[in-house]
Amino acid sequence: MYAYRRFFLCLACIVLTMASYCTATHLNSVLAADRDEATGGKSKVSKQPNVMIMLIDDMGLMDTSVPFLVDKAGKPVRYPLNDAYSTPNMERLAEQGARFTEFYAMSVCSPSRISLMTGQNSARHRTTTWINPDTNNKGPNGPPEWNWQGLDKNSFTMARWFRDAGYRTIHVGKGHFGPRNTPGEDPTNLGFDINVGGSSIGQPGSYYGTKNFGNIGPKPTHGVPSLEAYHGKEIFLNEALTLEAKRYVTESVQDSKPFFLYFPQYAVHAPFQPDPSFPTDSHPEFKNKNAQAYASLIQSMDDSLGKMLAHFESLGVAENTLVIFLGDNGSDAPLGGPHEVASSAPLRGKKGSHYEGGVRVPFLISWAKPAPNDIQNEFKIPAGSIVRQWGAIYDVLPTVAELIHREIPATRRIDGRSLRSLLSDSNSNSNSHTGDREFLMHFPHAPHRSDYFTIFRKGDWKLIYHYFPAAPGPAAPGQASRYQLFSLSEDPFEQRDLAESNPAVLKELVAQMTSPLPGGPTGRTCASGTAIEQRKLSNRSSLDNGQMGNTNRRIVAICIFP
Ligand SMILES: [Ca+2]
Repeated sequence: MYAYRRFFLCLACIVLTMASYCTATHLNSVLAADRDEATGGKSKVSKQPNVMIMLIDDMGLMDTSVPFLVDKAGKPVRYPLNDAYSTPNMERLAEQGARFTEFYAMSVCSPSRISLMTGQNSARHRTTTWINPDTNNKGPNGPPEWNWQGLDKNSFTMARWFRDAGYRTIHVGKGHFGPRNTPGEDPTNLGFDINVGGSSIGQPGSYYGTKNFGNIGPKPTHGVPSLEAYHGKEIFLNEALTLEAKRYVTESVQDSKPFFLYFPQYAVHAPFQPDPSFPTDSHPEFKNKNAQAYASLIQSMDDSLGKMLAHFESLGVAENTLVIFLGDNGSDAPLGGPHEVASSAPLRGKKGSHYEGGVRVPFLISWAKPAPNDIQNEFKIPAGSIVRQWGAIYDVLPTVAELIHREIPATRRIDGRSLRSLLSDSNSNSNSHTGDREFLMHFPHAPHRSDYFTIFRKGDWKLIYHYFPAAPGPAAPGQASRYQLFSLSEDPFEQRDLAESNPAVLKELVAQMTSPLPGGPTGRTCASGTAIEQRKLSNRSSLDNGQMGNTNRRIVAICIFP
């Protein structure tokens, strides 16, 4: 029936000989037909909850009208950036679900994406910087055994795990899991039944259908794949991807299959090209064109979220669909330097930076439509919750594992932990980060906005370790290893470095930070014995002997987890 309808719609288009008009009409008609057949006047609810993860590229904590920062009493505080951006659908999600005020991702794309898929810290899965599609992006002194090819056909992934549980696994958007001409470039090698738009590229050549989304010229390097039906059309990339996501969700519902929709948008990554549906002149707060375009991209991605929520409702599955919305690294809003209070103001730093603005992202979790049904009663998300205990991107996998009652194989090492208890815990909106959780973000690479650093968060303390693996011997001025120490409860915007004034705290945190890294107090060693690693191990002993603070010794910690 479906095939026949499609055939006759195509035939009608040919008869009308209005090629460009027809293509768009054809798509819209197919989608409308899908909706009618799927709903049929009643909902077709799967016994298993559906899951949509919407991952926004380079969207930071402050790039939204939802205030994620709170005062000491846990009440949301609006800052100028909250008033400059417009994200009404995120607001709706926050009102009906939960927002996390302190949610961490890795500082750049690929490490975060692989952490999301694997439940592991990037220091464990070893993709510790972004994957350049065409070359090993290790940098001059990066880890010899970093995982520059990302995921492959044998990798444990959330997608494969969902598929093994009977889900239809749908990838729509940006992949960036592996370089060109490797298995990791194709999400269908990683457990996804369907892939629209995913490849090795980390940004689109163009957001415009009239530019074929970058597929122009003899050798386009950043063309978004599999959207040929929209080439030459007046359609924005976000809209094309949303139509495709809706189409495959519809098909899954028609087939009575639960779906896992992973919807990593290309937005709001550069190039900063505005969506014509959201005019840039509606953002007079921003003085430069790129910032105005960025604000348009933010509105556009939020519009996509709203369309997905509406689609779930139209299909009758909204009450049975969990929505997780998050960013993949700190903001890249074109509003200032990487270490300034600008892009993520009042937070310091932006994408790629070791400051909070580099690694804090928006995180919302909500049922698409709250309802007192059995599934939601079991996985409760109180409306309007604000969770101040911190979470991280690798927590998503264990969280959905609790949702669908499917264990992660015991042999699989997972760094995340389920966020479910925080959602129903009345103490979650507390600033007492007294738990035993540690967050470690390891970036042993250069050049980037911040080179060679490790962040270690424990309780309210945040340690930043800067190291410079150059040649042995005395360090050049400004090139010595050093620490920064901040008390985030007292100084959330990282203005007062306490490394010199708190040697005891510093020493304890350094010991804890190095503990999981090879060569630390646990005695584990690097996987291979290169000269660089040997230098690190010998220098580590000087650290263990108590040389704390801003030392002129070059302490190298380029290894990754065993
Ligand atoms: Ca990113």
